[in-house]
Amino acid sequence: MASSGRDQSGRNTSSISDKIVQELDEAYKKHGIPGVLERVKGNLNEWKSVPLNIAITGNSGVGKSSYINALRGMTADDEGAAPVGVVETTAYPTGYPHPENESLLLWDLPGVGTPNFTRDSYLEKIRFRRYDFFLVFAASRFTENDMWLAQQIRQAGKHFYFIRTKIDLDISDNKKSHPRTHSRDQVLQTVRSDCMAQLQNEGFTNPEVFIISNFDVNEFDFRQLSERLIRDAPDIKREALTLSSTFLTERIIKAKERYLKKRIYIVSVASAAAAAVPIPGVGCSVDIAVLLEEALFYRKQLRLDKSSVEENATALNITVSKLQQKLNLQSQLISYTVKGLLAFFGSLGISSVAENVLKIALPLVGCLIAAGMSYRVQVYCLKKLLDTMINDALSIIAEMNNVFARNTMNVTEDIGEDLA
Ligand SMILES: Nc1nc2c(ncn2[C@@H]2O[C@H](COP(=O)(O)OP(=O)(O)O)[C@@H](O)[C@H]2O)c(=O)[nH]1
Ligand SMILES: [Mg+2]
Repeated sequence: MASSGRDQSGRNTSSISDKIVQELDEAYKKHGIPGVLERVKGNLNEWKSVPLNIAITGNSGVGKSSYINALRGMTADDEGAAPVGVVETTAYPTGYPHPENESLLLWDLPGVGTPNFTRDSYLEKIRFRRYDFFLVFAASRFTENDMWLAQQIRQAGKHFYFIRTKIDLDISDNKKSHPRTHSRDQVLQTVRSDCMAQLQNEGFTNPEVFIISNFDVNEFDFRQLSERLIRDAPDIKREALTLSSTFLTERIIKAKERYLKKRIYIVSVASAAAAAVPIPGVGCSVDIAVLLEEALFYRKQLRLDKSSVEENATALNITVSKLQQKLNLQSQLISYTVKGLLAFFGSLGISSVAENVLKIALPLVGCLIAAGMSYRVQVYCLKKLLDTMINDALSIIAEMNNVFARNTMNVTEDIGEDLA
């Protein structure tokens, strides 16, 4: 039987679900250890096969393609990027795969009312039913066609959000016209309340408006939009959306943590099953290759790999070593190699604490029960590793939030709850 427990918030933190135990059991009976490993791999990658389709629509020139490129970490100069220009470049719906997940498609759609996409054929032509979310873009006021589309989406009971782009231009224009009295927050507030008023006048009682600049992904509501989609996703899609997100907020990090924790038990079964390498001074073996792969996955998920940390340092306008010095990022002291990871695990002082700390019984067939000690130790090691990385990811986000003070207004306060 799978063991289960509850964390402080009373959520179920079951170590490994009965369904998975049963599947692994069957895989073992049929194909032995290789079967278990195969099944575990499949299970860990399941999120990548959940179809997710995000519609990005609005008039030409409002920044739809630029938003897609920004989400994919690209500029229009990169190969495979969505073409960007002031002329209408979106002649038909184009789905751009997310870099972390090919099943997540960002659809660059023509706006309603363009010659080939009139109101009466629009929904059919874009294959309306395909989408999980609709983002309706405007660079100034929302048009009649935008409102019409939003009403159709609302009637269909689907999620939609209004996105006001190019806030950077409003701010720089205001600075030029009001050199002495300019206030960035004031501009943001005015734009926000204008948008809200316009949409409320049109009968959208509680419109969800996100104000962004595609050139400043660390500022304004850019990340909060990703957060919001995760929150509103149905359960079966939320994990996929969370693990695909390359933009982090405190809540997104915590949501990732929950999903990454869930993987620990499954990974540990695989590693215990194929255990080969002893952890120095602990007296039990692990399949270090499996654990290293997982460590690299966490690191990427939490944007702690070398290039992401460099990106953050650049955004913060300091060097990587200054950032490291300031935040004392423990995850950056680990060397992500077989040797380095074993050294980190070896430094955790497991032998004395493992038995007390781990109250998880290894479910499963006889052969794996023999590896019970390995399983427990690995759960412990991976949890420590994940905790280290979560702390660092949170420190970086806190630093970003300090530097890029947002005008939050009422956008995120009302979210007020965990995402996962
Ligand atoms: N200043 C500024 N310009 C933007 C922003 N988003 C897009 N643009 C520019 O607006 C123009 C149209 O952008 P594009 O993404 O092609 O719009 P689309 O037609 O809706 O796909 C391009 O010149 C972009 O560089 C933004 O947030 N701020
Ligand atoms: Mg375009």
